[in-house]
Amino acid sequence: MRWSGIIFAPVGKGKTVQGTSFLSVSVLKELSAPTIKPPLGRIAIVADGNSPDPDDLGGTAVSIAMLRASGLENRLAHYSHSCDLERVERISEAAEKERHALMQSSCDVTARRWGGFDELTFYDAKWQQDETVKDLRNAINASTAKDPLWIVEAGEPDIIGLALDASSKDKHQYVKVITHHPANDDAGDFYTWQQILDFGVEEVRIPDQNINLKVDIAEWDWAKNHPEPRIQWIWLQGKIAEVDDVVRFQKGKWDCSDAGMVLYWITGATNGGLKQGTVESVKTLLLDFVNSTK
Ligand SMILES: [Ca+2]
Ligand SMILES: [Ca+2]
Ligand SMILES: [Ca+2]
Repeated sequence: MRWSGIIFAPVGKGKTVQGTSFLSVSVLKELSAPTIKPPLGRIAIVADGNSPDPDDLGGTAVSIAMLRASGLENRLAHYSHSCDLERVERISEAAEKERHALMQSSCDVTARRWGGFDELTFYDAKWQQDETVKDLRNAINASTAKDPLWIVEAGEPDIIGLALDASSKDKHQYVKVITHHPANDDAGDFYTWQQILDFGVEEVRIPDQNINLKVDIAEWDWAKNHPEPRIQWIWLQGKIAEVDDVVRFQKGKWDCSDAGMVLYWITGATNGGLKQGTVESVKTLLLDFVNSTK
């Protein structure tokens, strides 16, 4: 029964039989492996995580791991977290401070355990604002037609605005900003989305990634139960967000929605990238890498 199940089931339905035999795993991979075909250029990621929603903990771990799993770790030109520069009442000063530490841990531990990011500093955008803006400014200034910069807006846009303001105007034509949510675009304390676009950068908008990537936590049991510590570590980051007590809307969920923008870039971006990647896409990408680097 299981054999026919895996061979004839549509993508995504075969996961209950994953691991039942070598062949079934191979067939599953063929059905769901995303194609790695990144566009020209480099990627920069600006995440929050210190806003009330803790989903960047899982999103950051998945983003870093996917870049490494795709062999694109050298294309990551900048990563900063905790980009929400003005705290709202909804998160206390103490809880926000904890998030900075948790986000730094999600960045640094994922990067070290998955490997390949030794040259990169993962910045705390609020606590290291000057260094963060300079680092992103330098990445913008290094851009050319053949080496554009794709900035993933995984939080509010202020750091992106500050870095654009500090950089050379003639480089802005080589900058693209990927977004999936107006909740990020419209959350800036210093920049509106329109002000970001007025710098002359290209807006790359994809659908809301929460639809496929904020899922029931059981859909990540494959990671929780996986024998590889690198995979379990990823699961833990989403679990930390799930048990967070600042917001309630992550209860029972595993959310790496912002990582959907990285998956989109890895798989082609504006040249046919996955606009609605799924947990299956993430899973296949990460497990292929882990299995090849045991
Ligand atoms: Ca804010
Ligand atoms: Ca975010
Ligand atoms: Ca989310």
